[in-house]
Amino acid sequence: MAKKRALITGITGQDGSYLAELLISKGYDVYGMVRRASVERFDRISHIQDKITLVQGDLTDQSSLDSAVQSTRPDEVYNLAAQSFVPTSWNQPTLTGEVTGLGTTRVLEAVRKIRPEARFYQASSSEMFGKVRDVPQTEQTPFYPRSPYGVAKVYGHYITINYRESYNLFACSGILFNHESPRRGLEFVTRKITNGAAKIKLGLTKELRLGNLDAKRDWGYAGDYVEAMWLMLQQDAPDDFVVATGETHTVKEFVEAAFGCAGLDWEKYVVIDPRFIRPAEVELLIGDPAKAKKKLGWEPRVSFTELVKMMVEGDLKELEKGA
Ligand code: NAP
Ligand code: F7E
Repeated sequence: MAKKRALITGITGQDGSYLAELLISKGYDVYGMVRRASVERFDRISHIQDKITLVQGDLTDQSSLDSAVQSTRPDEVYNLAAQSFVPTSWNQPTLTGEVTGLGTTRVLEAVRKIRPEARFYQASSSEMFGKVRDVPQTEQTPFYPRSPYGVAKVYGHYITINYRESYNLFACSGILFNHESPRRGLEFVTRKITNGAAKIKLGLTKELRLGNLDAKRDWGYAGDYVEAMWLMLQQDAPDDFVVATGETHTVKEFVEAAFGCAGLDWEKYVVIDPRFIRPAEVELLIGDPAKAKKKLGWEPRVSFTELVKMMVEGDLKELEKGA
């Protein structure tokens, strides 16, 4: 049987790298879309670069997306590319709308015109729930986004459903709650905390400046979450799923756990800095993954405590190597 072909936009990101590993292990031909930069940053995929094929493209450029789909002829398309950092979405709201919102339509258009038989995955987000209407949040919970990023993701979510209903595309949307790993970008709060705690432990810095410690998030492990993406595209019919752990923790709890792993008392080092407080906050996220469990047979494997430990140990190792 011919090998299945998958095209991943955002392959250089956290999720792209884990998804590429998963698809390689399943025997896929994996194609990754990368955008041009003056210096290439392929750190997350350097260990698998000889097992994947990279094609150039940008979510703001329709013809490059058409070419990417044309040249790779994918059976599955995973649209993971986005301007994904919430604070940047206030500084660059129209860019965020272009990439994270309209970019989804451009990828869908390329699929519709060139490869309508391909199955499509959209990286939707729990940020769409924003000022939450239900606790916990499910596939039925109404959206109330609280950032330009959240608004753009709501657009991406509904355009995916619309292309499914208008053109009969096999298009799925995964509403993923926060998921982290040692490959998480350094600006996101979990990695900022584990990296900060590791630096303090090694005497490389003296303090860690953070914003709102009371926000609550449902944090899972990225390696578990990319399995749910793949499972969605293996079903008989396209559908949308919440992917979450069903547990919530405050940022403060994450800080306590991470500094605890490094053998430090966090209260001696953490400084609240108003620069990291957001214009509008998402106070509480907790997802109900019952539908994913029932229909996909998906369950998270890595616990909150294991995740924090994995990330602190990862940062300590990386910093010790670099020292
Ligand atoms: P990430 O690490 O920030 O990766 C984003 C990826 O998008 C990178 O590969 C980036 O490429 C690419 N990209 C950005 N702008 C682009 C453009 N104009 N054209 C083409 N590629 C572009 O994000 P992630 O954490 O892996 O998340 C993956 C997806 O899931 C994103 O859509 C995110 O919004 C969504 N999501 C994430 C979470 C989470 O907790 N991680 C939860 C729900 C949904 P460069 O390397 O060139 O910058
Ligand atoms: O913030 C608080 C901050 O930036 C989490 C993205 O992957 O998940 C992510 O979005 C919380 C917020 O993630 C700092 O106010 C406190 O309440 O790690 P974050 P996020 O905004 O939840 C969703 C699901 C996505 O889809 C997004 O793409 O932590 N917080 N102090 C801080 N946050 C940051 N970044 N930095 C701080 O110093």
